[in-house]
Amino acid sequence: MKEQLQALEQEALAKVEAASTLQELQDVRVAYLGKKGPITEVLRGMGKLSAEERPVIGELANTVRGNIANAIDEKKAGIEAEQLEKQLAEEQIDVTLPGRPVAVGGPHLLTSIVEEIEDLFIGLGFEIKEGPEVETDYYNFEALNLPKGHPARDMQDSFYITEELLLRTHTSPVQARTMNALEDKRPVKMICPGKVYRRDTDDATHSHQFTQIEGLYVDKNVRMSDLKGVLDRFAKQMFGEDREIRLRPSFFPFTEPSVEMDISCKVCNGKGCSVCKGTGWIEILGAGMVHPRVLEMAGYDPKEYSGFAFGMGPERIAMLKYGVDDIRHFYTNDLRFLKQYHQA
Ligand code: FA5
Repeated sequence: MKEQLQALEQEALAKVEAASTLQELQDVRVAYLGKKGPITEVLRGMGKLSAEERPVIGELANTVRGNIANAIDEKKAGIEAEQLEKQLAEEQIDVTLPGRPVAVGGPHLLTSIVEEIEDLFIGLGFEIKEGPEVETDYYNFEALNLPKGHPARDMQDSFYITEELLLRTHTSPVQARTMNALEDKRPVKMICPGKVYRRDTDDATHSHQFTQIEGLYVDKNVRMSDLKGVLDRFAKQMFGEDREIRLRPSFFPFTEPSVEMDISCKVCNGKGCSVCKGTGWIEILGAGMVHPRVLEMAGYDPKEYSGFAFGMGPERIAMLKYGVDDIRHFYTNDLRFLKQYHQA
């Protein structure tokens, strides 16, 4: 039995030595030290031994067991150290290499231009208001002197949701909403940027969804010359002192008199191109003196108060300012286009 144990020890130690993975080592442990292993088998047969032999063989069996277990632990530590070494070598990081730059986003050109216009008007004493994009027929049309069946409603083909609800066709309803909400009917000086929707056919200067910025100034003694002064300041600050502006008589049911303001086309320098449709001018806003009916419907006395209003298209303004030749560039989100306008 002594020889048998010694032979088992030699055999197990040789297998431990030969093992090269943790799994192989575990297999050796199970095979030699497990409950069904040969050493346990030997110990089970000890009952047949004499009383003198029993402690000797018992001690030897424990020593053999201990030797095999120690050899396995040592080998295990060796394999683990080797694996760690290998892993560290593979995952080595060179901290002196230059880092990979992280792509940083920036505001969309349209966002930037709206913020620029907001800053400009805040500087002129206007505050910023907001209104809903899903609007009632009342605020989109009726409160602006466009009763049902009024032919001017055709000027803005609309996306209706129900008979009484539609996607707003302009930001002008915010004029009526702002004046209505003021119980003390105090003076108003506000601008309202926002999205608007029309059943327009998309082309270089028209989009079915676009942005407008509404402006409204109501106070005692507001005159057409105040409107001209503000628009002139706006145009010069936005486009430079040398850009030409023209005001053309126009018609809006909610202003009287009404005008449209054009700016000379920067894309072609007034020679005529697809952006200005060959005219050398681009229309950027509609404006006028608030119609007395509109003031009255909002609870303001037109004998006491007067006002001016305007509604501009920031896409067209950005096109003019940056020489963008197609309004659709704002919505197709081609990064090559957008990145050109990121300010660092
Ligand atoms: C209006 O929408 C009036 N509510 C403006 C107004 C406000 C007049 C207050 C008087 C007082 P108009 O339909 O002309 O007006 O549009 C105003 C501006 O929006 C235009 O000058 C143009 O810059 C822009 N715009 C109009 N239609 C489109 C479109 N389909 N795509 C892009 N921009 C457009």
